[in-house]
Amino acid sequence: MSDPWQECMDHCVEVTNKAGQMIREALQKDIAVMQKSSPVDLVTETDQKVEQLIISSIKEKYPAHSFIGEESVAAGAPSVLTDNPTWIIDPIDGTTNFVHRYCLSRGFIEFGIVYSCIEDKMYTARKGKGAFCNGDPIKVSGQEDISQSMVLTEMNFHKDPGHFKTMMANIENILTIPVHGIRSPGSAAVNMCLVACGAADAYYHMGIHCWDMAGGAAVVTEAGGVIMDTSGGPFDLMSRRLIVASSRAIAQRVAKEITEFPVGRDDTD
Ligand code: LIP
Repeated sequence: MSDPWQECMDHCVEVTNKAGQMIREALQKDIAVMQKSSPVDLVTETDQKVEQLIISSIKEKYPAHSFIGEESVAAGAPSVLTDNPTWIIDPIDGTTNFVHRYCLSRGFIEFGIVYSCIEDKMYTARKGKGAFCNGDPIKVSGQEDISQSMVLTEMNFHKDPGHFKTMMANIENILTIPVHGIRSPGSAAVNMCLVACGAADAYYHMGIHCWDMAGGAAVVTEAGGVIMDTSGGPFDLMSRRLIVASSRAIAQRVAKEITEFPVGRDDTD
């Protein structure tokens, strides 16, 4: 029986491989950096070209589908989820990493794809069918004890000094549980895949976007992970915040230790 979502996913893996090639080539050349909303919100021509490549190649095959793409939204396109099949695209998740040539990543949530193209690790997940890295099945660690865990988060500069203080206090609360450690690899998508394959046990973040979360959320859920809102409530793709973990116990403990600050929503800002 034909499976339309599998066809979409296979097509997307093909395009993602081409995008990875484009990114690797761009890393060999000079990178011209432009600012978006602030000096720490960066974009390059490669982000824009990769997003164009992905959207045009998907549109050609699926002209009726909708898109939410990071760079298209930055250029004024709407960021609204409807009932129409919607591709959520982040061409380079970790633009700052890319700019500094500091390693790197791509992708619900019928399926999710995250390609860490420098490591050549293609993470794929299809709803109800498991998660894979380069075709091999992956699973979360299953760790339930937060004191034995590795936690990931990212430290972004938030314009409001109060938010910044809350972010630092959250890190202190987690570190002093104590946990084994906190790391910041620089890409939300890769962070979720690190939890999905058991290299880390939790990841939390406030202030990211649906295109940072969609692909990785599918991968970590299919790998047996738990995903929830930073309030401890259900995950909401447009809420700009999340906790993912190897177990519900760890996710709930992280939610208990962190204080939220307002980050807005993708579909209303
Ligand atoms: C990035 C995230 C990263 C976060 C950055 C940014 P981008 O996505 O993956 O975790 O710390 O602020 O949101 O903008 O490079 O696609």
